[in-house]
Amino acid sequence: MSSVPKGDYDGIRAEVKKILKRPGYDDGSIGPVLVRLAWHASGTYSAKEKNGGSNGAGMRFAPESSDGANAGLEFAREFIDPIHAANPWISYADLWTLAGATAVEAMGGPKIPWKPGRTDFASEVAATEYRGNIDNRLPDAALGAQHIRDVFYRMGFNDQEIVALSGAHNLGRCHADRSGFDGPWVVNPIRFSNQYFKLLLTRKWVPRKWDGPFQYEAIVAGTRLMMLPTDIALIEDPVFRPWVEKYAADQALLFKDFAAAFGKLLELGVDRDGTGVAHLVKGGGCPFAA
Ligand code: HIF
Repeated sequence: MSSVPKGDYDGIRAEVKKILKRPGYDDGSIGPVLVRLAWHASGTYSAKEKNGGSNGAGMRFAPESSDGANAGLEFAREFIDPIHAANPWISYADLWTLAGATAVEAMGGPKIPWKPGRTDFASEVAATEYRGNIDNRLPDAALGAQHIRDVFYRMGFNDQEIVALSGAHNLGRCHADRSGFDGPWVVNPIRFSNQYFKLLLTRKWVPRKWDGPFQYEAIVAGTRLMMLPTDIALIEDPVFRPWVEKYAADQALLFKDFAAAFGKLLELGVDRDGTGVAHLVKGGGCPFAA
């Protein structure tokens, strides 16, 4: 792992790209789990309570680190740690979000807008004092459209952005020993595209008969693919579905809208002062909020 000059974020991007390929791990890339790390670090945000979000990198500490919703993300954090060790000038909060953005691009997706400035909690005690109560904010894949809206409206997203974001399930897979669910959504889960939306619309998704949690399956090109109940909700809901159809038909539109929505996700709760630094405040709220 190389050190790059302080403030050289393109240098950090290059370091992330160097570690993505990992034969023997899942589908040969740690890209998808880095995308999930960036999203779970950010997705605790509440627009109303003005807390949660990626600032602080609270997932290094309990209770976020041991939250069942974050199972498996310890691997992502371990994979990325050597980059931090070689470049301690970057905050973990910046590194995790930048790594997710870089992974999307490196897997053939759009360039995600990203800005530095996040600050890390100095310790577990500081995290407890500053974070506020952000328990149980990540989504439950067993639920439906109303739950998806509750979670993403809380962060400040609308229906179109929710569907655009969902394109990230083109990447990676579910692991029975992490979430309980099992399998990839698409045949090539380390390449970003609009396949996920095409498959949602063109395949017959049937309940999988197995001992695990309720999920859907379809065999495509000899591969058993899966959809979560929350994925199927996107084609059953009358407002979500037209966006699934648009993104299935127009990959360029997906890339544009995904980049905007994922960039917005990584920014949630990151309120910078005039010098570009996002300070931490008690209760986890925005220092400038009324
Ligand atoms: Fe996921 N997601 N996600 N997700 N997710 C999993 C895996 C990934 C939801 C549930 C799951 C988003 C929204 C939601 C990624 C990216 C994003 C898994 C499997 C579950 C259960 C975890 C495991 O077992 O390893 C739910 C309920 C969501 C709300 C609808 C985002 C839009 C799609 C915000 C998003 O960006 C990625 C990438 C993975 C793959 C991780 C891997 O290790 O391969």
